Amino acid sequence: VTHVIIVPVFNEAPSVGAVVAESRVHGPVLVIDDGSSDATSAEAHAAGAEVIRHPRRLGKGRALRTGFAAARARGADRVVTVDGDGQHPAAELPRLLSASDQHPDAIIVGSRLGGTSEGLSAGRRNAVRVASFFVTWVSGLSLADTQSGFRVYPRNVLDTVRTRRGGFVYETEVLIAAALRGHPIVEVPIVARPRQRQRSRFRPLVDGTAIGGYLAARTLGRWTCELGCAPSADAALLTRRRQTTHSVDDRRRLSRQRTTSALLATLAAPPILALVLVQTLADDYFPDVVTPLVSMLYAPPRLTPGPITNHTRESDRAATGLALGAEAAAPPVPPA
Ligand SMILES: Nc1nc2c(ncn2[C@@H]2O[C@H](COP(=O)(O)OP(=O)(O)O)[C@@H](O)[C@H]2O)c(=O)[nH]1
Ligand SMILES: [Mg+2]
Repeated sequence: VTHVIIVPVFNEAPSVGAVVAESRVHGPVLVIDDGSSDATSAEAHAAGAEVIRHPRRLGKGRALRTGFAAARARGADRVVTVDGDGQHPAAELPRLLSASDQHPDAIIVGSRLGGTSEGLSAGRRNAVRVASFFVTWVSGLSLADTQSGFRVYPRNVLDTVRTRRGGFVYETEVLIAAALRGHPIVEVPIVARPRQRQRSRFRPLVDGTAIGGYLAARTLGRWTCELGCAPSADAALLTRRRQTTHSVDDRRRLSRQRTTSALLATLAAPPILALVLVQTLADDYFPDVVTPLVSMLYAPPRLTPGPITNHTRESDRAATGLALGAEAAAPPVPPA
């Protein structure tokens, strides 16, 4: 199985050389320079990468697509994506690839240890948790880190899963789209390093709103099918996926719990996200009243209530191919 490592970058001259050098040990590296105005291309090239350059900044999603097309043209069976800021240690790459060997049909996600909490500000962490909650609600996936850019994509996922979104939305969109097509998503915990430059390129207002808008649209779609108005193909897939080994009564009860949690979470989302945004923009000046609210309303077990025995978990896994990371950690719900 051949792979190509692609690195989408915008103005990462200080770090991209080291990223290329350490990644090259594990395979050919293709850097997509998204119209950088610094020496990114030159640094990447000097370190031994092939470089494709966009004439101007088109966003991370477009850069990834350029990379995927180039990897496909080079006959790659799978594509590894690594951020150019040095946060993803190449030493973890063999673990991601071996997970991909075991699950050839899955997207492998290098999940930042501790469910994205390490090295993230409270605001960013809350935003990721709210996003992950709605990703679970619309797709049935329970993942700790839906925003990690350290991944392995099998070629058949790239060939069959249609995506339209750009920027930082791509990574959320592709997970949901792939899961609804029945591709497993497998998380491999990794330890992320601190970034070298001080600020994230993620702009809370612009990029956060784009992801929020995308998830809001999907959530709306999910509610329409929940209310029975427009049973979509997605809903059918999701329902089939849930028909595991629970009894009918159990399934009804679990589904009621899930719906109530999702309803609360949906209604609370606009004010909570406004608070999260203020918290992100004004980081240290804001007493953290938001985290407890987010913990209460957006805890992953609220969408994946038990009781789930180990036996059921195993058969769930077999039946759905889902990575059950967060689900496995869910405490069993006491009998009613
Ligand atoms: N191609 C491209 N890459 C970008 C853009 N913005 C950020 N990136 C890259 O996406 C990766 C993740 O960005 P980063 O700022 O580290 O985000 P964070 O670590 O999630 O806060 C880095 O490799 C960036 O260079 C962009 O507009 N275009
Ligand atoms: Mg980063």
